[in-house]
Amino acid sequence: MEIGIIGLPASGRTTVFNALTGGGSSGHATAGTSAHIGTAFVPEPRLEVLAGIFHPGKVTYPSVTYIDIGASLKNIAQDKGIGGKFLNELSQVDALINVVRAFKNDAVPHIEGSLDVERDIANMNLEIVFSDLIILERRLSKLEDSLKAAKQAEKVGIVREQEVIERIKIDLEKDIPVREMNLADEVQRMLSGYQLLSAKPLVIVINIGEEQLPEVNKLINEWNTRFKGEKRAVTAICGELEMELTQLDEEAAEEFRDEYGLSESSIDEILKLSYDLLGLISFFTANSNELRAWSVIDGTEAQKAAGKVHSDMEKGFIRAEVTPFEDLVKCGGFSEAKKHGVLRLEGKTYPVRDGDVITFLFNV
Ligand SMILES: Nc1nc2c(ncn2[C@@H]2O[C@H](COP(=O)(O)OP(=O)(O)O)[C@@H](O)[C@H]2O)c(=O)[nH]1
Ligand SMILES: [Mg+2]
Repeated sequence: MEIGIIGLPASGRTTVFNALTGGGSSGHATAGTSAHIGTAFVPEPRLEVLAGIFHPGKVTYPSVTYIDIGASLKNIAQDKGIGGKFLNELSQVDALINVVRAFKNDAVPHIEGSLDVERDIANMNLEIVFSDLIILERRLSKLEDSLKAAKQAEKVGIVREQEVIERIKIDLEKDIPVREMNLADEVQRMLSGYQLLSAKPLVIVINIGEEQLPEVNKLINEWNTRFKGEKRAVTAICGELEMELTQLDEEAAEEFRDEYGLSESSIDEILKLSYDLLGLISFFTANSNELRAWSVIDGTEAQKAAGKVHSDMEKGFIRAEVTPFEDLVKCGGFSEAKKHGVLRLEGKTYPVRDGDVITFLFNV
């Protein structure tokens, strides 16, 4: 999974990026501007339980790639050079995080001169919608060209696509993001190729100051009431503090959390929200070499899920041996699970469920 981090300048995008990735950027610089790219592992406590059963040589957690573009969306959308490259990168992510500033810091003034979470959320929505309009304009002018050269049979499809884009544009011009448009499946399929930013699930991460921590839960509730929406989740993080915590060892960080009354890491919360918005679940593969969790969209068919593990497994798929996590833990292993009839054989189209431990049988 890839998540793009956007936000107004000095909202704390890079700080939040560092908090999310433990500062581990493999940053690449592109003439003048630089994007940060880093990975984080998704917490999956069930892996620890399964490790107690399988004693694998290696345990592999799912990972997430974060990209901190570090440039204004508006600028990169208009610019076809370097900006085009960034926009391209951003359009490939699965979800977006919008970092919104709520912390006070006189040394680093807010670009608007004042703090206003609602205004900043609306402004970022404008930038996202604006960049989608530019993408659609470019697509329209390409379609116009291809219409001239098209054979009669091709024209119908092109005209249909033009109509769809024109309709989407009307709503975008009213600042409505695609994710809120309630589009028919056919339209969604057509649009998916453009990878529009306003169609992507959005996690609004409000970056608070340390002095706001005592009331963080109240703030999160209030902001959820105001800003949560269709494929849009809201949470708060003290970016600077969380970034510092990643520099401490686990025990010290835990002590620190207790002191501040921070129960769950807000970093884990951001991941959880992203997973939920994308409808992702975990399934597991287990043998003595490696125990591993995989993320797929809920309901992905077994053959497709096998392709996550290895393309040969998808191509040569025969069947899947499936044991739900809870049953496997109760039985203590595959052979006991088989005896108790909780290890099932499933075919190509079986919709994988959260917690399934799967052995794919295949031949190449
Ligand atoms: N006081 C305070 N300062 C912060 C916080 N988060 C970021 N900053 C500061 O705000 C400035 C801009 O942060 P940065 O992450 O570089 O913002 P970006 O431009 O969005 O990438 C830096 O000086 C940070 O140290 C915070 O939670 N509290
Ligand atoms: Mg930055």
